[in-house]
Amino acid sequence: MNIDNLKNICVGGWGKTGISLCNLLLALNKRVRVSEMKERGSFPSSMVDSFIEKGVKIEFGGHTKNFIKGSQLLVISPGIDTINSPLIKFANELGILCVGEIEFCFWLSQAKFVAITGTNGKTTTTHLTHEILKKKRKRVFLGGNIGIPLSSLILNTKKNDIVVVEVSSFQLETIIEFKPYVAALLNIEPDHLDRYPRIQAYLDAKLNIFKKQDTKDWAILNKNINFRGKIEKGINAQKVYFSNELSNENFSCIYKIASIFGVSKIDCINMCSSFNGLPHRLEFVKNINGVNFINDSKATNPSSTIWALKNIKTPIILLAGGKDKGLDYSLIRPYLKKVKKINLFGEASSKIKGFIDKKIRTESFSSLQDIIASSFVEAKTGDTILFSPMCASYDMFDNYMQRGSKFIEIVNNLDP
Ligand code: UMA
Repeated sequence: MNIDNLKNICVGGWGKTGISLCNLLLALNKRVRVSEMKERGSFPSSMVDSFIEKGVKIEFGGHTKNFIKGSQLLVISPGIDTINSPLIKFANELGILCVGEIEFCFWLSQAKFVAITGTNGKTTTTHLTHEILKKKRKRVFLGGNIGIPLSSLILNTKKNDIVVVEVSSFQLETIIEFKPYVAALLNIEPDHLDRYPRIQAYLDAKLNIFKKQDTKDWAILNKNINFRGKIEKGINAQKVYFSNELSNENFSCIYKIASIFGVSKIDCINMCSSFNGLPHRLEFVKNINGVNFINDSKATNPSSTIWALKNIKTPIILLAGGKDKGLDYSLIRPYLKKVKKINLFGEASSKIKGFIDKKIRTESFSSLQDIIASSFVEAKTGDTILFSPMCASYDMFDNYMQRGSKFIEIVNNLDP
């Protein structure tokens, strides 16, 4: 898509993505406006002022039809729900084309995209894919849902560069031309059912990753994936399957992607085996008086918490809760053998409690400080206190990173 004739562009949402998009659009000499649902007071006034000085018009406190009128394009942040948001409804009524940040950035770049999606494991896989490709090629970029907006780096990319991008279902909802050279789908488990009416709709969004690929492109698929028949049907690219070629599925997927770029199996094995994990994913925080504290704040759905429960060998006190995404928490029941007690916090506390077998003790807490302190008092030497919330963080925090950092801070301040 050629954007030369698009002068007036509106950005939907002013979080990490929206702010980065503003900078990109200013660099492209566009007239920029932003529609944001939060009040002005939620943002640092110096930041608001500096964008206004650069000519950006911002409406705070909600989206209105009048404000976006006259825009030739609406670029939305992933948090904006394309099914229910009034912003999208207004854009449709006004005939304004609406795309997400990933699609928009794709229009601006000639690079080769390696896109990775899935319910769980995508951040680790994206991070390591970037690491391994850097060993082979000089110019490899990393961005997307991993926490680095694609719009913050896209203007630096050139033809033949590689952009490794983690993409979420939200970011894939508005795909038109996005055509990654390599697209990987790690797994599909129930998630985000507060946004999607059914898992089918969530899957459909994810499958957009393959939509524009042709026979010269590559689709990397999990051999044991749910809905395999449906997934394969819509793929035109060359299919490559991974299962357990390396020690786990994420590493096996990385190996299959890296092979396309000529990286050897032994190089993949060496890199994966020296990998110590990412922050907030089964992250060891501290051992106090023989009790291990593990920060798994990135676990925002039951399947992710199940993975943590399978990987911890000691007795566990599980700390779970947060903002419910309409998920079925009974999925964790078969994995609770090592769990002595579940301590709950946040909006979803009582819903989770309703899904747990009465034989397992549960208790609800109103703050992170209280739940951690009380769990520590109850824990015995050799136990693990596992902070694996199974829910989104937005009832109490800006994101899972902030939630995990708070957990670490409180643990570090506990009196032994
Ligand atoms: N907003 C509106 N109107 C709405 C909805 C939101 O104005 O209808 C505003 C909010 O008030 C807020 C802003 O939009 O000011 C937030 O935008 P956002 O929710 O899109 O968040 P960003 O800060 O831009 O972060 C997003 C991703 N967030 C989501 O998808 C919810 C980040 O993924 C991502 O790292 C970042 O872009 C950079 O690409 C987070 C995530 O939880 C980590 N992702 C989900 C997941 O992994 O499961 C999909």
